[in-house]
Amino acid sequence: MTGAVTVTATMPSEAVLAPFRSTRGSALMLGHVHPDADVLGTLLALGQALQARGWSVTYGGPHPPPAALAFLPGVERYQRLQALDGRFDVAVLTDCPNPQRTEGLIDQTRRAAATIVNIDHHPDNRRYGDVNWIDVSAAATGELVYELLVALGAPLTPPIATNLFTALHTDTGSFRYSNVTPRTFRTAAALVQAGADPAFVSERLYERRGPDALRWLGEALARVEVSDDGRVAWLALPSGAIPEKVIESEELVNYPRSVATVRVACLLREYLGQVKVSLRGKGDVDVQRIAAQFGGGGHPNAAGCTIAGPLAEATRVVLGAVRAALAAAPEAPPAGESKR
Ligand SMILES: [Mn+2]
Repeated sequence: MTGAVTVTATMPSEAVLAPFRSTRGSALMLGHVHPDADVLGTLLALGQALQARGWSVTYGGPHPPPAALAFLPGVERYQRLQALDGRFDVAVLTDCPNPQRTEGLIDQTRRAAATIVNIDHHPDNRRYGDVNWIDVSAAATGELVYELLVALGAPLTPPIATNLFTALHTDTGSFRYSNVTPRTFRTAAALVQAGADPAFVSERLYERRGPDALRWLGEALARVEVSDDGRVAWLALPSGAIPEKVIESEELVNYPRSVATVRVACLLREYLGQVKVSLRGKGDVDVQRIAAQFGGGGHPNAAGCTIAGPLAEATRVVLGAVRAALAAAPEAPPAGESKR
């Protein structure tokens, strides 16, 4: 990877734009495991802008899109990939800090593509592309791809706007998290101007529960535990306790996070003999560092990792790491004091 370029600015430099300047080409839009709306929305938006300029575009990754995101325009073209066919001028990975999250597809991609472009906002991004655009101040990769399309002069069609708006919506918890900035709202405003419909996106994301979903949600919430000092809340779900479909469609970790005194929230779910851990912070502790102790990663206030079972042992170990991080952190400011 001689001559690799890394850009950390808020705006795309010529190095970032150059791979997309050509009027015709072939691109692979490569997603990571368990794709979410930030990765899917950005791959689809950029791919659709390239298609409009005459490019041939392949979309896919190791896992299919979740059913909840079937409304993303063009998502039906996103395929589950096992082997890559043909060659590409450019391969793009978005929102993917670690190329191993492609389950080996990155190795085939390196052989099949002339240039790999890595666009992300995770602080622990490994800069594995020929061109790396890593802006950790962006709330979502959607903000970056929006700037990229504007810089390229690509028309923002309603499908492109909907894909990028959904990326912003989900990565910011509906514009509620501490990663939201004036730039987030400026980008969102431009996307709504271009045809994204906020009510449609909200309805598709949050008001499509099945008839028994609330009962399952109740089962899950009854298992939330809060530490004696109130600073840690967690939810440990044994395998089979709640249907996978319900777990995937609910951001369950947000419920322990919503307790006022909680500084760190954890969701631990047993899955195929391992335990998937989601961590959420409120700015006092860098939960990405906790996840990194277990080989995971993410953002300062939202991170995850996968560790060995059984569930009870995993819970004990993770809560131990959380308590150690809290003990090392300065005292939290009084409730209501703003950080900004
Ligand atoms: Mn993201």
